[in-house]
Amino acid sequence: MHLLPAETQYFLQGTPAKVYEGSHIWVEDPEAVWIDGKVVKIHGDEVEVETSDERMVTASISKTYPKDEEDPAEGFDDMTKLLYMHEPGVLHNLDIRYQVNKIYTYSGGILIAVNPFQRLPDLYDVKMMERYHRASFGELSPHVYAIGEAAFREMMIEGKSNSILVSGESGAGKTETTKMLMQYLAYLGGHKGGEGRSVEQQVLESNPVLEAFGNAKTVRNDNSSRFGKFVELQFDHQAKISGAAIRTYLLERSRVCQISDPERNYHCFYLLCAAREEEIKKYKLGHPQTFHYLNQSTCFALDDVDDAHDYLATRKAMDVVGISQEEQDSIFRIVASILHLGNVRFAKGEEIDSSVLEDEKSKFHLQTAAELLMCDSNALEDALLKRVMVTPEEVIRRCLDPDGAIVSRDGLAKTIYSRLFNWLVDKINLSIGQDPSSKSLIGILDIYGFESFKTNSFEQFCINFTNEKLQQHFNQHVFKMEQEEYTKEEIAWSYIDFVDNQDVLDLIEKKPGGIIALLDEACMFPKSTHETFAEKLYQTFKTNKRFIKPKLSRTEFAIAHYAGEVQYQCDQFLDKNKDYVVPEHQDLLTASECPFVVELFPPIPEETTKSSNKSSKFSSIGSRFKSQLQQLMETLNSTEPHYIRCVKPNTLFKPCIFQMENVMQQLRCGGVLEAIKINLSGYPTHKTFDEFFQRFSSLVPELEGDIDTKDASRMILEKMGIDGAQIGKTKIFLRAGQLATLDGHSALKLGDAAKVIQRKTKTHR
Ligand code: AOV
Ligand code: MG
Repeated sequence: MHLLPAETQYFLQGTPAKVYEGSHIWVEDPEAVWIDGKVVKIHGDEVEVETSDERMVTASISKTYPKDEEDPAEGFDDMTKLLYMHEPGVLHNLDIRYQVNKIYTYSGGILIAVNPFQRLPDLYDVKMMERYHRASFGELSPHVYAIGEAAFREMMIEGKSNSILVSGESGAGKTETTKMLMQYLAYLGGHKGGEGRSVEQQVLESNPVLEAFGNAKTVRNDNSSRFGKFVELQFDHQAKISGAAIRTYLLERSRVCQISDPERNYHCFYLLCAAREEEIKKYKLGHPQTFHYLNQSTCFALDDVDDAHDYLATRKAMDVVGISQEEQDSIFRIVASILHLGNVRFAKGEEIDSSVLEDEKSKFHLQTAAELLMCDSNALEDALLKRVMVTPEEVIRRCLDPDGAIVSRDGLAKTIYSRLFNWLVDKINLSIGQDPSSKSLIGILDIYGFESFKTNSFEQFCINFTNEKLQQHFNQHVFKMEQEEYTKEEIAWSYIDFVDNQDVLDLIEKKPGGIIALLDEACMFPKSTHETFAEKLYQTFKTNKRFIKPKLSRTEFAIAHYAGEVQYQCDQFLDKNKDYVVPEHQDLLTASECPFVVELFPPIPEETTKSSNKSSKFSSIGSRFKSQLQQLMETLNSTEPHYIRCVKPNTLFKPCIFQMENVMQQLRCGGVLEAIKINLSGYPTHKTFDEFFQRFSSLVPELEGDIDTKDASRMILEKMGIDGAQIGKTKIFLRAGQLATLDGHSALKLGDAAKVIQRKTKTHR
């Protein structure tokens, strides 16, 4: 049995500290979470401690942890270098590094990135990129570029697709990190001195465009992504970017019509309201305060953001990604039409349950919206106020009451906006172009972080479902796969338990019987209400440990997610799950005189309308999202993953403040601590003997003729003095940092990859 280092065993088993008088330890503290101090006296199971802020406290020995005596001013750049691996040690290390602006720390192969909430000088310039490009992993300070470099090398040397998964809670820095990764990869795979609109430039400029239409201020983040994104960069055989594909996931539609104070709607609305005078006139716009879709919140401007400047920047970025001036005009015309639509108000009509436009103002906005959408204003009014029912006998016109008319109006606005967003994504993909011959890919995933607000609806449910999926991928990769691999390869290994979240995923997505399946059922059954749906959930999951029925509510439910409990309000689940365009809206927009609007709402082939019965008309957003996620997971599973865990150091969005408790919660939720454990005690690098030998054969030039790669690999380890690595049945297992050491020894750089002499080898499978 391979014995783990003493300190690791100590950590894994959670044995209390061996304390003696004068020893340095960590004790729990109600305010600081953990505070360090010196043991003054020991009384049985308790110790008296003088804390570093000069207080005397008594603590139970079982709740103390030993503190590293060595405490470098800048902390350790890799958690695996800590002598004592435990929660207070890890937190303290991140804290002291954060205080000196060292925001990146490795934990074995995982990068932890703590949001600096300020631009750090020189950290992301071309010089920095150059440095990381030449360095092997671990040689320089931890950096997001080092992860980009590792993925790039892995792809070039081993010909495998790679992916970089950026995770963390809302506002932790995922999107910024993703952009830096894209910049680095564009630097590596760019066409130096190429034409003005190279593939990589288009990829980079897709960011501001998508952010203008898909990001908004929330209480957690002034620039919160309200959609998920997976960018796949394709490289040709010369390691140049030759194409890209952007996949997006579930834009939050409800935001278009409904925002809470002090949040904002999508940036594009405010950008347009800050456009040049002539555009404001053309679109009959005014201050954001004058529009219902924007004035439900009192926040209109963002600190440090100039909407007028960003409007022009967005249009420039649109030029680069290949959106023509004409298309841009149509896009913003439609954005303006949505604002006007939102200002159309309704009053009760003369007939029972009917409604009319409330006043002259409403008529003006309806008229303007119709002009901008280039459709008939009477037809627009009818589409908002009336429904047509076709029965075998006759055609019945039914009026909507004012509440119904509001739902109709908002539904129209949301549908138009989400089609517009999808059009942008398709257009960007089309103009960047795909390289079907590319076999080398790097995928970057930036998906909405775990969310738990005061009120949580269908969107949060989907977002948190995504996070559960990714957490499982992380768990599986870091934990399960490692352990299974060690067992398969018959190498000695002590087991570590970790929390598997399969039970939460079953609760959500199991077919039949999971929440999504029950929701679809409810949507197809005409008499369902949110109450009957909630009741069905209570009945079905009565004994499910992950499902909680709140005592005082009959329309809410809670899920015990890996990152904490979240309470969801059911009232809009059914509506939000229905992906359904009202036929009257569809007909209205298909008849528009604006070709762009018609492109968003192409005529539906007649067979589809005729043959459709009620149930086939229903298309479920939840189920579609589930299968999109499934596809994403399959893509990710076929790649070599790299993880970046973003951490939000405080809830104040301010630099230099490190809130211990907050960070600890994020580390616990993200499985970071467990991952550190496994990295420390396990073998983060596995290579088949063949792969290993291919990579390092230059280190044993003396070997000739028929070579057994297993023996050769062992020789390489011995010759280079690599201790503690293990040799399995078909693979070699290296401890953290050993691959980098070997890389350092080897002259094998990217350019030399091709020069490796292909020797006749005996393979192990
Ligand atoms: P998120 O993507 O993780 O949240 P962002 O990437 O948008 O979070 O980061 C939030 C804000 O933090 C940014 O707007 C920057 O002001 C700041 N920030 C993050 N990383 C850095 C960095 N490396 N350097 C400087 N400032 C940074 V969400 O999309 O809400 O889940 O849905
Ligand atoms: Mg984001």
